[in-house]
Amino acid sequence: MTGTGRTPSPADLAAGNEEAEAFLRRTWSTPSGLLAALSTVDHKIIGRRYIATAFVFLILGGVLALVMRIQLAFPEARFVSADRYNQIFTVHGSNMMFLFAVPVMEAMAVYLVPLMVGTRNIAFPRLNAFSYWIYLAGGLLLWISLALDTAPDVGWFSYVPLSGPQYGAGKRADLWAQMITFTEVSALAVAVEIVVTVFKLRAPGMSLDRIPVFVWSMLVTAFLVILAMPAIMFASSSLILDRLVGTQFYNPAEGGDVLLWQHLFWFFGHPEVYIIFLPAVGIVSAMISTFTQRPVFGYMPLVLAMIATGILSFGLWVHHMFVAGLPRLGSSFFTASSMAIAIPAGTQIFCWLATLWDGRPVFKTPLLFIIGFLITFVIGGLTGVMVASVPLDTQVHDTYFVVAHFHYVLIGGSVFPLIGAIYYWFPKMTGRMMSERLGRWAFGLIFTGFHLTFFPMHILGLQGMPRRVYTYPPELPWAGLNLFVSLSAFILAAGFLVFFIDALRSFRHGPPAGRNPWNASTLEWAVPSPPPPYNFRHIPVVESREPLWMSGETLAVATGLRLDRRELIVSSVTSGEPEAREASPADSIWPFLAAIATSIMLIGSIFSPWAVVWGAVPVAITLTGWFWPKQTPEDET
Ligand code: HEM
Ligand SMILES: [Cu+2]
Repeated sequence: MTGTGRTPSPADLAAGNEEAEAFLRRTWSTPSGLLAALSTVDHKIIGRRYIATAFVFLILGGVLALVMRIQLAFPEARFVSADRYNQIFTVHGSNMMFLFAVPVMEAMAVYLVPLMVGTRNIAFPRLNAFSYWIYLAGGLLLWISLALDTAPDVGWFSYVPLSGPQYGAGKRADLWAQMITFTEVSALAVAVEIVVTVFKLRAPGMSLDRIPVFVWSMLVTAFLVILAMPAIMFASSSLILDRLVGTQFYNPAEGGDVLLWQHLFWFFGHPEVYIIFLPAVGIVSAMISTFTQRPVFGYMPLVLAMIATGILSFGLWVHHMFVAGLPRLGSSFFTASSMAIAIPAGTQIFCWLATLWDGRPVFKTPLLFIIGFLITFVIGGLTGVMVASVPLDTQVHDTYFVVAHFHYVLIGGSVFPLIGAIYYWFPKMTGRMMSERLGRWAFGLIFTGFHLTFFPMHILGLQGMPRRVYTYPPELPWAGLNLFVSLSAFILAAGFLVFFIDALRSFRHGPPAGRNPWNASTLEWAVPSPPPPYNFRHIPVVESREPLWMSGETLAVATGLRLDRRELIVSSVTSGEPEAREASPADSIWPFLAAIATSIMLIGSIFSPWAVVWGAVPVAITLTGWFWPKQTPEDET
């Protein structure tokens, strides 16, 4: 209320009225208290939560990696049993892929995309809250199963018949399959939110060719999620059906097909790699541009290369099945397409190198991680081209050569850029800088530790050491390198430790960051750090691709959004012309309750098909609550 007792109007805000701003803040903010925390739909709060949770899963998965390395350090070690080892590599791999790598990238998008496109909240914010809770439930399911010694033990790709009713005893494979459902539901929800946010909620004037490269990367990623994830959801659900109610999808004796599993899995599994890598392309482009203080070279080629990568990634999956005995001609086709994907990847690397070459790069910690990424990812790409050839793959399939290759692309291609991204956006998210000195230590340890750990695995693989073995006899020539690898893994772990200590310490004690500490060009840096609940006091009007460099402090703005209810500008898909004002939902506890009801239904269905029937009732009730019109300001039309 203003002094005169009337509701402040958009004109008051435009006139710089403090009370009007406080009013706007109240409209958008999340009150304190547990209930409010469970009800919030603020994309920044949910995004931060999502990122923090994903990093907890990274730590847990890293601990499992160390356990494996301790076990493998010496021949015939007895640190963990064979059965435990099987659970551990399965949980490590599944956790890293489904609970860390994909969610953390989507989490970055949840936090950053609305700020980068200049809007006040993500599209479908309640779905966003739901997606976080369902993700958390899926993660807890997997980790509790490990604690109870009943974790899945069939590898992160859970091949049938090993995971089928015949060989997969107990509920282990079902737990894996249901964890998939949880994480894919949450990933699909976020993907839909991102697509709609990017297409419909952009600030006025942000035409398609002015969208930041990071936002493009998340858009392409979101499409990959939408097109790839249903395949694995179908695969895992039919696996549960085979195991629980006696369908025969994967049983050849009854007309099913074992290879169907592999096709479905890898039709998802290969694009999955790009779901993890493409966001990194966006991260790298944003950071290289900032640290050279110039637009990234080749905006168009970069964007087209990302789209090309996205499309091509659906035509490669059979390279994971070269030893499955498929027809030769088919395999040759997939060799060719696998090699072809090096072309867009090469284009991207060329654009970045050209930007660095042409600019005067400032080597702050985030950029160090990007350089680490470039080196590591190129090596991983090269071994990728090697294993794309059938004769070589036949030789090294299921050996440590492959373990080395995929950690090079996964850690090099996404964890390095991600850590760089945390150093880069941490000031925006928390209002505080991380330490340059600790950052350099973290980089040095992670980079050296990584290469010392994973490079020798190539050699172990060429020497014939198979993956997924819990130990090996002393007669084989593997012991020395294994010990070396295990010791190096601790250097790598020390690097991560420094990073986490830095993040925790800076969260409380880091020096204040200010609005735009790196002098970056995109809209998230136009708002205070951390951003206020409403993100932008006035919605910016975008006149170029680098709005903050072109307009500086004098960014043009659009006014007129109401202060007494949450409102967004809806704009046209291609040109970003404002089309309408639209209400954005208020906080609600229903998404949380709906996630609990859904979790109970999904977990119950591991044990009885009737859980789907009875479990649907509470789900329907919570959804009814969720969508019930409440006559709040947000519901006015
Ligand atoms: C942080 C350091 C890491 C170390 C030391 C490490 C080490 C290992 C080891 C020893 C294995 C099992 C080898 C075997 O017995 O077959 C493994 C498997 C795997 N790792 Fe990692 N890893 C690390 C991080 C990651 C990350 C960040 C990802 C993904 C983003 C990842 C994804 C995988 C996958 C998918 C598997 C395959 C699991 C399976 O065979 O089913 N790892 N890793
Ligand atoms: Cu692949």
